[in-house]
Amino acid sequence: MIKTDLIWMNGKFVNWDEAKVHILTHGLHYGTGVFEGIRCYETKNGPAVFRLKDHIKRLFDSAKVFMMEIPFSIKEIVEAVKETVRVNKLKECYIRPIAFYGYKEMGLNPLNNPVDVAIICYPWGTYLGEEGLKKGVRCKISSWRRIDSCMLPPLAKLTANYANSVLAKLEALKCGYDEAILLNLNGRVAEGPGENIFIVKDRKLITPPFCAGALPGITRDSIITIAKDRGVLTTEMEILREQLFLADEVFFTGTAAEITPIREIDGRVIGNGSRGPITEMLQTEFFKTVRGENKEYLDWLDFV
Ligand code: PPE
Repeated sequence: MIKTDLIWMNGKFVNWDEAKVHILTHGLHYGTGVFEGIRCYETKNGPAVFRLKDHIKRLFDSAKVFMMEIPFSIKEIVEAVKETVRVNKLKECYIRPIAFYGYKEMGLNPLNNPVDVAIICYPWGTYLGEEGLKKGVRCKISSWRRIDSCMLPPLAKLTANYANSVLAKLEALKCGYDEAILLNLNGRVAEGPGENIFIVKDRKLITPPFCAGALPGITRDSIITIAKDRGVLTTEMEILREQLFLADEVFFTGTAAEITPIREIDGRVIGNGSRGPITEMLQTEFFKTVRGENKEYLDWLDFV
C-alpha cells in the first residue's frame, strides 16, 4: 500500500507510522467497528469527494446499529475528511473513515469503552485490476451465504460483517476466480463481498433489493439515477442464480470497484464474454460524473 503523511485520529493529525491502537481495542477482538469507503477524484476544479455527506450519514447509521455514539457531528467528520485529503496534498485517493469501540474494558459489552474515530486517505487504483475494468472479471458463486439480518445486519457497514466477505473472497481466489458472488439464505443473489451487483436483460437493469441482503450502496444509487436519466430503468427485484447466467450483461458497483463488468460466472460466459454496451455506457457516464464532467450531478461532488 502507498503511505501518505497524516492520519486524522480523534480530532488530531498524527504521522502515518504513529497511528496505532492498544492491543485490547474492543473492535479488534469483537469486530465492533463501523467504516466507510469513499473516493476522491481529480476534476478541472481540483480534487472532489464523491457523495461525501451520503457516506458519512451511512457511517452514522451503521454506528446506530451498534449503539455507538460517535463523539463528533456529521458536519465535523465531513470537514475532517476534506481536511485529511488537503493536508496530504492528494489529487485522487480512497478515503477510509472508521469508528470503533476502543480500549478500556474487556468483555462483550462495549458501552463503557471509548469510541475512537480515524480517517485515512491513500491512493488506491482499480479494485479488480485495470484489465477487469475494461474486459470484465471472472466470478465464483460462493459456498458461503451472505449474512442474514437475523444474524448480522447487512445494511450496516460493521467491521464484523466483513468476516463473511473475507471468507467468500478467499474461497473465490483459491479456486482461481477474481471475485465472489454471494447468495442469501434463500438462495437469491445478494451482492459481491464488497460490491453491489446488477444484471442487464433486454436493455433493462435489475438489482437485488436491500431485503435480499444488499448494502444500500452509494454507487448503486448513483447508477440507478444515471441509468434512469438515460432512459434505462432499474427494477429492484429478487434475482435467481440462473438469471445471472442468462443475463445479457452483469456488473458490480462499489466505491472501490467503481463499475466492474463480470464476464464469466461459474464457467458460464456472460453475454458476449466482455464488457457489454450498457455497462460500458454506464461506466463512461459514471467516470464523467465523478470527475465533474456531468453538470447535472455536480451537487454529488464536495470540492476539497
Ligand atoms: N456491498 C458491500 C458488501 C460493500 O462492502 C460495498 C462497498 C458495496 C456493496 C458498495 O457500496 P458503495 O461503496 O456505497 O457503492 N465496499 C467498500 C469496501 C471495499 C473493501 O474491499 O474494503 C468500498 O467499496 O469502499
